[in-house]
Amino acid sequence: MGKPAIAIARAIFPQIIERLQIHFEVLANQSDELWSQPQMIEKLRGRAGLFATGTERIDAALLSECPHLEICANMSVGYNNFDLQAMSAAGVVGTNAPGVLTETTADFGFALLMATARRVTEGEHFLRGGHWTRWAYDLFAGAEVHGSTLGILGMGRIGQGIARRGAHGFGMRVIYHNRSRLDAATEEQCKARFVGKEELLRTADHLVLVLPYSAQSHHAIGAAEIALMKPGATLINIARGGIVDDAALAAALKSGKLAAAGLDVFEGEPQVHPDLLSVPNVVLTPHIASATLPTRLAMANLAADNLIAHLVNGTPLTPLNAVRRDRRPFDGR
Ligand code: 8YV
Repeated sequence: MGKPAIAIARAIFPQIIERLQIHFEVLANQSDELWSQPQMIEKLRGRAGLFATGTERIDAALLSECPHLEICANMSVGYNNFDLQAMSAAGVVGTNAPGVLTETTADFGFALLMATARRVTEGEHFLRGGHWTRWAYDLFAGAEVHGSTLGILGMGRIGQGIARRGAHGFGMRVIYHNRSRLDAATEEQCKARFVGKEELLRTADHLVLVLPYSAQSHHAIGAAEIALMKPGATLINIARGGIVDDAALAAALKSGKLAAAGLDVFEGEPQVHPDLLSVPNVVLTPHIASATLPTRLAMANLAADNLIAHLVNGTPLTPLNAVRRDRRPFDGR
């Protein structure tokens, strides 16, 4: 009996490929060519698993063309690339990579908050441009971080990590809004107070977005929400593009309604809205919040573990949907 066949959608650590080759016949993509949807279907024909990075769209149309597929394993905590309803209907498990990137991503959220509030990149561009000729009392004066009010929209693991950093490291008052309120012990650890979304918007000096993307969270921060925010507040998005209306945000940065924004994610990335590129008071980074090599390796290992756990042992480690394994037997095993 042959090994099950899997595909890896993007270039990845060589040691992950070696691990997977012990258990599977592996189609790797070390040239990192981006597969179109028809190419993805072609690559997945006859394969039982996909190692995905969080951007590959898995929907009903693809699933109907890939009847051997049993599992798609994301090396990301976000999974808005999966149509989970269609996957469940087709008997395909989706898995993500929670937990292993929490602290690294929270570090980055805080780095972006600091850089944004204290105008780090604006100052650097000014210096590199040769404009620094003398000291001035208000040169790149920014917003206070310590002792200010930190608002967090989306209080999962990463939101809690940012809350702990703000409360314990910087003496910030932390308020949060979430679909459901945290238990009292977790609120106490994070020193965070639950508020309604409107109070969050009206009260935060720095608002950090860490909520998952879905049809419900599309443009959770648009022109109406920005209008409710404190004049001179800062906005940080490390969640997903599409949660913020980028055009409305650019307008608020231009008008001075918001002092500054820090963005790691964008609508339609890797494209960035031209109005955001033309305003100075925004720190822009290319979706790197989880990007340290140890963390990316841990994320990739968890995706590999999920493929092995499901296809070899029958039970995925971090499933996003419940699927009966016997619905999709793999013929070649
Ligand atoms: C990934 C992320 O690097 O885990 C997530 O949800 O956004 C990042 O850590 C990104 O999804 C690209 O794979």
